[in-house]
Amino acid sequence: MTNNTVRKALLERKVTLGGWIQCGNAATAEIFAHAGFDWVAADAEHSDFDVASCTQLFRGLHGRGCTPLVRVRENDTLAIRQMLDAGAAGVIIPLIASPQEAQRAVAASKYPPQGVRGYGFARMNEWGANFDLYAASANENVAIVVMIESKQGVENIDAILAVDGVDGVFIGPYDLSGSYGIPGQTDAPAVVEACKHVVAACASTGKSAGLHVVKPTPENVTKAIADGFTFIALGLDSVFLQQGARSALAAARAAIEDAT
Ligand code: 3PY
Ligand code: MG
Repeated sequence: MTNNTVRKALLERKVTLGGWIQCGNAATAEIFAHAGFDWVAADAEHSDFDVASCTQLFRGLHGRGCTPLVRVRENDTLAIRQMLDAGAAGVIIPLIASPQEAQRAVAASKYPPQGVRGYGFARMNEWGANFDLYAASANENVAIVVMIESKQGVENIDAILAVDGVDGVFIGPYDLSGSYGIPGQTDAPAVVEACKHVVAACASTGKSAGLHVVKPTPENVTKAIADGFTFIALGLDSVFLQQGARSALAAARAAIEDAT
């Protein structure tokens, strides 16, 4: 992993579209990669995924031109290290609310002297065969995206963005709405204002702003990009399944009714 195109796009504030896997498996990763997503994130926060299941997802992406990312279960040094060793080219760290928390996430993701990531033989360096190459290039290639999904995170956004090593931020609209006391009301004025504040802070520091468009439509995706978001997660495997299953069933039932 010596040329992380997603990190490059984050630093250049170029639009990328990502898939998000919450309930699927390596086959889902293969399908998403083949569909053409720029990156796919395994969600180890809101799922039953552990390091072993994420490793399988990363294997499904390997060699298919789709960058493997992970949303780690929490801002924890070992959780981050194990996912990077397993094959993630970048980490998305949930619920970052302060610069200290952002510093901890960056430290966990970088080898010394920039951080505290431990060295070892692992999948990421071909079980040691590419140890030197990976060790020399990882700090410049691992993408680090911190999630802003609380009122406190929004208030501290300037200090969080000032942390060296933060490549971009990613808004979790559901947690954000919950933090304003209106869970699920992602279009409420307080949430919209918070998003604007984060995007403006990113623009003024040259960092990327990302958004999880949990239920994507052509309108809300175009709006997210027009609003200044570049790192876009498009839906979830579970949402696509629900939408696909429901619309196929509705169409079939309507056709049967018409025919009888
Ligand atoms: C949220 O909306 O809180 C999320 O974490 C989406 O990924
Ligand atoms: Mg969240």
